[in-house]
Amino acid sequence: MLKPKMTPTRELVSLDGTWRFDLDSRLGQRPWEAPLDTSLEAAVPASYNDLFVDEEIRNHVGWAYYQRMVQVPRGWGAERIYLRFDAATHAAKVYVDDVFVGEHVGGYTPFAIDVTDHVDAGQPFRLTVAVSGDLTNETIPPGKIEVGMTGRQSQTYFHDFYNYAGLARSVWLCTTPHDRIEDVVVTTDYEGADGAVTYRADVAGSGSGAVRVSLADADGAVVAEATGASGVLSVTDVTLWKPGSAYLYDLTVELLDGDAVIDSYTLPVGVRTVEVRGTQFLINGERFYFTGFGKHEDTPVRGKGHDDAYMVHDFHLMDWIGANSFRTSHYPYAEEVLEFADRHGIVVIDETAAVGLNMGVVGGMSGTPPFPTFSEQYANDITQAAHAQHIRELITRDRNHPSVVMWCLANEPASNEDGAREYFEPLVTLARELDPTRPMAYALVMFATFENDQCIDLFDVVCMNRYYGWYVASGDLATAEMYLAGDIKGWIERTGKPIMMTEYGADTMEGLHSVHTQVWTEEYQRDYLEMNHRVFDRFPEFVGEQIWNFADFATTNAIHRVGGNKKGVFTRDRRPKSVAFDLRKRWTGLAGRKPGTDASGQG
Ligand code: GCB
Repeated sequence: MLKPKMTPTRELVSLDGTWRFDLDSRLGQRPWEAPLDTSLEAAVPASYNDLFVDEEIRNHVGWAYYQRMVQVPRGWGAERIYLRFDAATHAAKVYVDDVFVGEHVGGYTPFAIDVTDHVDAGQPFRLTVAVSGDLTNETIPPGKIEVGMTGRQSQTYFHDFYNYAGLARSVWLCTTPHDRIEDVVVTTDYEGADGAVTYRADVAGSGSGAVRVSLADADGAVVAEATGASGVLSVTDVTLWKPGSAYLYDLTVELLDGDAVIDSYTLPVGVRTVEVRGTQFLINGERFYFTGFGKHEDTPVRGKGHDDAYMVHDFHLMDWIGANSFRTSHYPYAEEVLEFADRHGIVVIDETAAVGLNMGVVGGMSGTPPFPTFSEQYANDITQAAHAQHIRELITRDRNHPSVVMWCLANEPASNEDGAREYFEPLVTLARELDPTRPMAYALVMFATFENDQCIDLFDVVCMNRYYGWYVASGDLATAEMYLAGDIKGWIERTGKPIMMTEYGADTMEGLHSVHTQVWTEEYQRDYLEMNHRVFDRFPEFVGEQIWNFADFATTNAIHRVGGNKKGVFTRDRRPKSVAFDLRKRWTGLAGRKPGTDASGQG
């Protein structure tokens, strides 16, 4: 799906700002049919939960209504007009005046609704959006709604981050011509100094126009041209997109009627390759070592609301600390984040919202599921179909980003349980059909061992989430080190695939110190990470380290979460804990090389 933007043939109006807001339980029937009877206003983009001082709103189960008036520009009479929601978490129903015009399920991918027949150029309309943050066993991520002793509904779920809901990303009113470019797909390759950009333009409307494409370099000079809805553009003396050294071309796709340009869209393109070969992860044929974090979209007050200021600051902190990559744990992030990564050469592991497909986590440290994860009761055919739809929407949204080097199809699924393989095999097939160029992974839960995991051979890279020294052997780093080394060795022997750590971390209360080995102290976080790194550096098959987490983040109320998850290297307001300075020493200057190795990857 093309991100809306201004082009010579397209216009858009931002609908961000404050909208009328209230909960279904406080509004009458069919609230979209009149101005909402409320004095509340919610900021867009932002999750609604932390905006107000109101527990009922914060923990609401059910629909919440957003509403505003929208003025359609008067020059739009001949255009196709659509609404574009960058995200509505987790489901939305949209009304124009009294009329229901469309809906979407899935909280972190965009959707568009054609409203050409429902609005008039030069006239205002009332836009109402109902948003639901509810999670059940048939949504991705899954959750459970229960009615407790008080008679109130409450939402539980199988991940620790707070289930923020609402219009957390921008909303737009946009135009395209009726005959239009609907989508563009590019893949890239190179041989020696010659680059190749393979493109396909999907056209919608009457279907009669011809397609013309041109590729311009960063100075705006056209370096290749072609006609036809698909083809290959050759780029002599290509400048590659590299981690830490981004270079983007601009691909302009035009739909023509004779000589007239009916539609025009420009897409940034980075030429690079990604490949897994043996135990190596290669970008442009060179061994790449991931340094960085699992992150969250999480800030005070906004919740999961996208914020350009935090985005810019987070990228600068990553640059300062020497991080070359991050994982979009545990859901697709705002498109602005991927565009920024494209422009600045940061490498992204792009993850679906499938977190919590694991009944084992309910069993605590025993990992014993109360009932099988892959069963009618929990992850069933409907869940799998929802997961497939999430994969479709993630890959079709993000496949043109050079920064994205791998898809992560799930976080910590019960890949050790029966039924996991049957559940995942069709999803991996689908993902590979949608994108045959990028490696696939899932982040492995600690209960899924090299002895009992049933899925790893379907995937390309072993991504381990491991907490030795925290949840296992808490406070005993000597024992933790032995467990960790044995675990990595086992995976190497079983798979012969590249291995990386996508989560390891220790909750740390900033300012808490001790001369003794004590969990939660800043010294323990340092010693814990040092121990992990000592082990990683022993294995040539090890291709990366992403710490859990970049910053502290909000969680549900839980007795082991003191004001949220505190495994951040930065606090929630982005102040460094002391370990940040140690990490900076380890990571800066590596330029994608494994610590202790030279440019050829030799130790
Ligand atoms: C995990 C999860 C992550 C949690 C983390 C923790 O394994 O993948 O979402 O936040 O552990 O801190 O417990």
